Amino acid sequence: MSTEYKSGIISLAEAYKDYFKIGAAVTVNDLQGEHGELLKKHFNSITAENAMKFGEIHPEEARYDFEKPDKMKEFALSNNMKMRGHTFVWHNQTSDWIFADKNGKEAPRELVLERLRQHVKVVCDRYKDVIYAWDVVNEAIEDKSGEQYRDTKWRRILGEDYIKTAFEVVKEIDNKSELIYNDYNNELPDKLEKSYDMLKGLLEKGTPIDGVGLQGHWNIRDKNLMENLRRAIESYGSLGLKLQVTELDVSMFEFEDRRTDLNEPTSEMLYLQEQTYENIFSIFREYKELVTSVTFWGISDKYTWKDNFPVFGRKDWPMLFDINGKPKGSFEKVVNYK
Ligand code: HAH
Repeated sequence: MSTEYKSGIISLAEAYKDYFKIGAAVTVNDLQGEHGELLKKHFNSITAENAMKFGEIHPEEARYDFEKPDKMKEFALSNNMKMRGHTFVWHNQTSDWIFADKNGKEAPRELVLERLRQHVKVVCDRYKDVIYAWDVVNEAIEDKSGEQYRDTKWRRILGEDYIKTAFEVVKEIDNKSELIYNDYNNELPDKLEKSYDMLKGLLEKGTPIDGVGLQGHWNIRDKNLMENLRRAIESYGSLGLKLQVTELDVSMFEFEDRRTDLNEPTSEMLYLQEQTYENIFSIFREYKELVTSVTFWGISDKYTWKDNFPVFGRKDWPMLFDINGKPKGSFEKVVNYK
């Protein structure tokens, strides 16, 4: 192991330049200070964690808020990075106005569709110089067994074909970016089957979809992760789709684990996290022909959405850099591959 690698001096994005882009989800504050330095050194792609979600960028019909996304675009362009666009059609963090008519009643299909078209046009045109992929639809599959689709306002108003429609709307305006269907747990057998069927159907109907986003909100104790991941990549790949890992983090806690007594990760946790990161990146490398980018949902353990999910206010340590921005053992495992 070279001393460069040991001290974490090597750049993550550089170590993966022959494989795929390495991304991070960011807030505007991350563009400065320690996180700003980590971004410039280790990443060549960024995603707005929240700033480009419908409710943030377009809070009222006649008002867009471009301030934060513009700063991210500037940062990306001046540091030779690209951006992933997140996200257009989602059931969360979406403005209510889009679904209502002027009397506050549910808006008709044509109106909602026209608003979506307008929104996509404005946002795509403004960010086209920097965006390489769009999460066109996020989390449309239902988690409950027996039901395939999540019941959302988008689906209720635009109709059963709304996913196809959404991809067509974006394709018409941006025919250069990779258009992605993004979801969580879509490597688990049940959800994989539903997603595979959905995507196969969409492709058969000629939907312009290029790839699947595996969010990658994983944890250190998932015994079946490697097997599930491999099967998922191969299944989606067999449909001719590319893959992106869009929101990677490896939590110290299983989803059901709601303990709140820790002030720092145990050495066992750190060890298991290193193993997990080592293993998943070895799979990503193995499938580099299919995987076009790997994005972490954050930068360091100093701040992560996992501090508030699924337990509000419980510290988690899911990233490659610690609370002081120093590379963890997991970082070494990811960059120091043979
Ligand atoms: C993701 N959902 C979203 O895509 C992202 O936009 C957000 O910032 C964080 C995570 C994950 C998720 C959820 O929102 C609810 C239940 C399970 C998983």
